[in-house]
Amino acid sequence: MIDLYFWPTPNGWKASIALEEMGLPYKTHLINIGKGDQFDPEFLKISPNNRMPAIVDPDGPDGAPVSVFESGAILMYLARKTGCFYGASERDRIAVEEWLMWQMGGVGPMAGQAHHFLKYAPQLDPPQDLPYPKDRYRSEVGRLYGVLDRRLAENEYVAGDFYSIADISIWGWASLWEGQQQVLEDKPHFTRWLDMMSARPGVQAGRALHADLRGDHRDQKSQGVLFKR
Ligand SMILES: N[C@@H](CCC(=O)N[C@@H](CS)C(=O)NCC(=O)O)C(=O)O
Repeated sequence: MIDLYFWPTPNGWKASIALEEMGLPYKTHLINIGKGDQFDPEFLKISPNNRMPAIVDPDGPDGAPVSVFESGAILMYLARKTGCFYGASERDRIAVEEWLMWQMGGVGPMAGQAHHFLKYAPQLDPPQDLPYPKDRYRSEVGRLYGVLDRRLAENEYVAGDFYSIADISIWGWASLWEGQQQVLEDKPHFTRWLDMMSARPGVQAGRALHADLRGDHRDQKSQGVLFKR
């Protein structure tokens, strides 16, 4: 039984979707990021960057326990452990890693900042309604989704003709495109892929995990914890 340290956000969904898709049994430990659970010294021992998700696998390498933080590292570890969703050849794995790194270094941080400046910052007291970062992150996310649309024009899935952890890494952030103030009319391949991904039972199950706890960080306590205010 893998221990999953989780809160229902796009980064958390990468781990919950992977565990569901791979059929791995897991026990969920909630890390309420609005209340500050990510700073608990016990949690910091497995996730020193005070971010979730993280996992502890009691049956790690050589049968000994291992902890993993950073969603991309979790996806790669679970894919290696199970032999699932990492392609069948070295060329496949190179493509999976290219698009996984593209998500980790691009879509995740840029979409995260888009959410911050478009949605959360204007709700702060006093409001931080800042045109330059709003435009900057909205347009950068749009550029990245254009790259993805062109890739998906020629490939059924992100890394090629097979489903992979790269798809799992991208879906959560991409599914929230409306909150990032994006348009999809000009991105038919991206739209096809979003629909295909959203129909997968494993994606639906990972997305549904504690979905009732999703918050909008409107309260001052959450803002204080997350935005250091
Ligand atoms: N690069 C990290 C990012 C994880 C991350 O940013 N998690 C957020 C929630 S989506 C979090 O734990 N935030 C807590 C905080 O900001 O204190 C990953 O992909 O695992």
